[in-house]
Amino acid sequence: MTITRFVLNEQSKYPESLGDFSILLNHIVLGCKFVCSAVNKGEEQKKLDVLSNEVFIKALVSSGRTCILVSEEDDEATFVEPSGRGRYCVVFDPLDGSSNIDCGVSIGTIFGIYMVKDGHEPTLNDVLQPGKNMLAAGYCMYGSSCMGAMMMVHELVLSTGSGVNGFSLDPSLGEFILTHPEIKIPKKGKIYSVNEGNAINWDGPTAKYVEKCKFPEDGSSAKSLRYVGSMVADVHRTLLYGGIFLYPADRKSPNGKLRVLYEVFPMSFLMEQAGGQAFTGKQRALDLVPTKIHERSPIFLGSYDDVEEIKALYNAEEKKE
Ligand code: P6P
Repeated sequence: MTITRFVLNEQSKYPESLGDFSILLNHIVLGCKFVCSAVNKGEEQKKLDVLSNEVFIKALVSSGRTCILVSEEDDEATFVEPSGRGRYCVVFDPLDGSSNIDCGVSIGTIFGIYMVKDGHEPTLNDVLQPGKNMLAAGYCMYGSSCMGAMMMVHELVLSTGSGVNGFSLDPSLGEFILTHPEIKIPKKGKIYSVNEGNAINWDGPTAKYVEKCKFPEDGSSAKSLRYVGSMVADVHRTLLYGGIFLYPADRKSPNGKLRVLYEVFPMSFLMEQAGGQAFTGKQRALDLVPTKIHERSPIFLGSYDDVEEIKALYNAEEKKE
């Protein structure tokens, strides 16, 4: 089952969308394949960042199904010319974690898809929608080759709103093949994933939660710490193995570091679709209504029970205030 056939099958569930959705998704997949090959040619980081962004903008515009594009690489949103416009808005980080390229750490493309709100001239309000309105979200993880290494396995994880499916790139076919159907995240995990280097600036609930991970009070064994520093890699491991990924607010960055539209929302969408959850410290992440396209938010996402624990600590803190 290639991703192209999978998307067409999914498409049959929305006959009214005239195949537009699968055409759009296949252009996103095309962009990912291009970046896979560029990453494997060992292009240097700056070029790869710019190249990946150009590839995705071109692929999305040429699909003829988009009207607004928001990229981590561009300060302003791209409004597609009326003649080549479609009904979808795509928000994406073309190469998240790219500073890790030179040391061979996995990096990735993260994307989310909205439908324009209703038949009118598209405006930024069409992308400043809560994450729960997304029609689809996903990421493509590239194993970056640092010394011209052999072809790395590239994984594409996608949800169109009815579960999460994982596809691996078969280099001989040049196709993504379904290898992880119906991914479900374990209800509870043994791993926590956070940059402990920021501990001095954490707020009370995060500090207390991490302390409980390391020194459990109920006699259970301590969690393991795994932190790659590339969101796609840390989220992919969390999705498959379970556990919790945290990028909290801290005194230096009161809204955390990760961007709402093209990091927090797509990964939160996938986590919920896989049976996990995602929390901002104040609310369900997908309920957040962004006011700016590059807005940031703290994020706690992963296994349902693990996120429930940190939610309880933040809710208790709120009651005290
Ligand atoms: P820190 C990469 O730069 C990134 O945007 C995400 O991929 C990653 O999760 C995070 O930043 C890492 O940030 O502050 O821990 O280095």
